Amino acid sequence: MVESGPIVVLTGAGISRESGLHTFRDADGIWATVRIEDVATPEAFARDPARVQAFYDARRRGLLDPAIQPNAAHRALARLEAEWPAPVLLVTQNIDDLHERAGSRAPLHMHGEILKARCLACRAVSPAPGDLAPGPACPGCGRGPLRPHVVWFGEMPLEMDRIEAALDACALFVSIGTSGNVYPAAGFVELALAAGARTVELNLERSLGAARFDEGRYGPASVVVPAFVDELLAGLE
Ligand code: BV8
Repeated sequence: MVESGPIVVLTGAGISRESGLHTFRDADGIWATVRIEDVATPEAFARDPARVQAFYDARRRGLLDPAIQPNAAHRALARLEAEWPAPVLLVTQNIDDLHERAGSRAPLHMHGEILKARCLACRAVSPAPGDLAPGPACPGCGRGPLRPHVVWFGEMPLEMDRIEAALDACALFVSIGTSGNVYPAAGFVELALAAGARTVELNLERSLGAARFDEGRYGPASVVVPAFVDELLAGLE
């Protein structure tokens, strides 16, 4: 039962919207101005690396703007992690660092992290605090060119075994700020249901997978997420 069992939380771009970062599929989203095929696939990077690097360099600079700060939803999840008596695994599709800056200890970035780079030669992952173009060399092997440490379409998301094991053992699965368009993340609710978990969606509007959740609460993440966390923690008393 949820009373105090393990929790898996999945977040998407919607949780960072009120912090000032764009989502992907909203009217003002990232895919409204640029095509996935041109900037977010290995083929795009092979065809025009400068264009792909420029796309991520611009997003990285945007994230590093001091105006971009975690919001109450990020902070509420950090509080849940700290106060819940059983394991809480926070899986995020987001490549920003707002969960970490809100106090989450170890978010699992299944689609990578924009503030890290990966060497094309030795595959080492290193911090990427600034632009990757015009091409600093890998700090590990000293020779490889660097790509963003980001999972593109057609690439395998990170730590899937760990995510699937946590879903198989969870009592509660909460999906926050995601449209349910992108797999395999959009399929996690099925794994949670198969494990007998309670499944809840917290989103601005019903996602594509809304009907597969036991419950949905709709509104801005900065409102619905803290309220839900307060309710969970109050249930422990
Ligand atoms: C893979 C990093 C296989 C880059 C991203 C079936 C099974 C498996 C794969 C597939 C499949 N069908 C299709 C595929 C292929 C593909 C896919 O899913 N395509 C879709 C488009 C159909 N999947 C893949 O390619 C994945 N890889 O499957 O590999 C494989 C197997 C073997 C060997 C090798 C490979 C990889 C997918 C990862 C791609 N990378 N991101 C980057 O960030 O630039 S995905 C990208 O979409 C982001 O990570 C983003 O997080 C993610 C999902 O988007 P959302 O987060 O949901 O954002 P969106 O804008 O869509 O929605 C925002 C939501 O927030 C909305 O609902 C909105 O209402 C809400 N919202 C807005 N404001 C608020 C709010 N909510 C609350 N409060 C608010 N204020």
